[in-house]
Amino acid sequence: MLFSETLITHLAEAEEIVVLTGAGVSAESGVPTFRDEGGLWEKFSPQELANVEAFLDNPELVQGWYAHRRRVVEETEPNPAHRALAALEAQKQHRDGAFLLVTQNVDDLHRQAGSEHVVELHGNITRSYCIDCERPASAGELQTNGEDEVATCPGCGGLLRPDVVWFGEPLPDGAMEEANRAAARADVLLSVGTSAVVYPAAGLPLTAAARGAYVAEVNVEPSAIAGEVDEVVLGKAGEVLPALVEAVREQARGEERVEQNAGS
Ligand code: BV8
Repeated sequence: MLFSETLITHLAEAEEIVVLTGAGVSAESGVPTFRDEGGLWEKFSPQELANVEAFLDNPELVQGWYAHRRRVVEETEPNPAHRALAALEAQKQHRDGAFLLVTQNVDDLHRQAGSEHVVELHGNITRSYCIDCERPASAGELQTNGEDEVATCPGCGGLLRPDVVWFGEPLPDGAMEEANRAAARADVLLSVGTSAVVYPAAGLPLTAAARGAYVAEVNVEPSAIAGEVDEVVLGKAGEVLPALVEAVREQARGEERVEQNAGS
């Protein structure tokens, strides 16, 4: 068994569940992760690309990198991991539980898979805006004719940038507060597909653990916080999560049958 009966029971009985996801949950959709073999950071370091200074220093390089990543994301679909998390949310809502999906990913795939209660800690690559007047930019306005052209705002001429959180930038207003409030109340927190090296996001499982939640991580290898969680489930998110959600559904059905028999 990939995961313990304890985890299944905790999830089946949980009143409040928080899930934190990272790039590993989208890996099986074909979206490259950051730190794995062939990952995004392998070619470029975060310092070169995902920060304001790098952008102002070389806007055509950074705009080109995000244009490439948007094209990759546009061609990808949610995978069974995304769909399992949407199913778990539906299951818990059906039983009046609270469920919050907190993602570090900017690829929009959780929303496309049907997840409703999603906090995007690091923004969303499908949105862009002008760095001067903050006017949202359309896909057409992001197009440039050649390599050395930069995409600029038709309103004020300012540079257009992706609506993602770069290193050194604050997270969206209220995002981490909402995530921390949910983690502090959670009975269970699942950390899925994250190396847990970027803060403040990586602190979320630790917040939940400190407040008594059962914390499990799902990853193909132990993350930086593996030593601080209750359970490390080694496996691909696209394989582990569907099996886990089915086991939780089975257990919840079993409990419902027992309650019905007791009531009859
Ligand atoms: C802030 C958006 C303050 C852009 C991203 C020293 C210590 C602690 C913190 C810091 C420090 N120095 C600086 C900081 C702060 C810094 C930080 O954490 N730096 C790190 C590098 C040390 N953080 C910040 O700057 C944050 N802002 O602190 O602001 C502030 C406050 C007020 C005013 C001003 C400032 C902002 C950080 C956000 C950066 N933006 N993304 C973009 O995408 O282009 S980060 C980006 O990298 C992701 O969003 C994610 O957060 C991170 C990557 O992590 P993962 O998602 O985990 O991906 P990774 O590839 O690393 O791992 C994939 C995992 O999946 C692996 O474990 C792998 O084994 C697993 N996997 C692979 N396949 C599968 C799988 N698992 C399951 N199934 C599979 N199939």
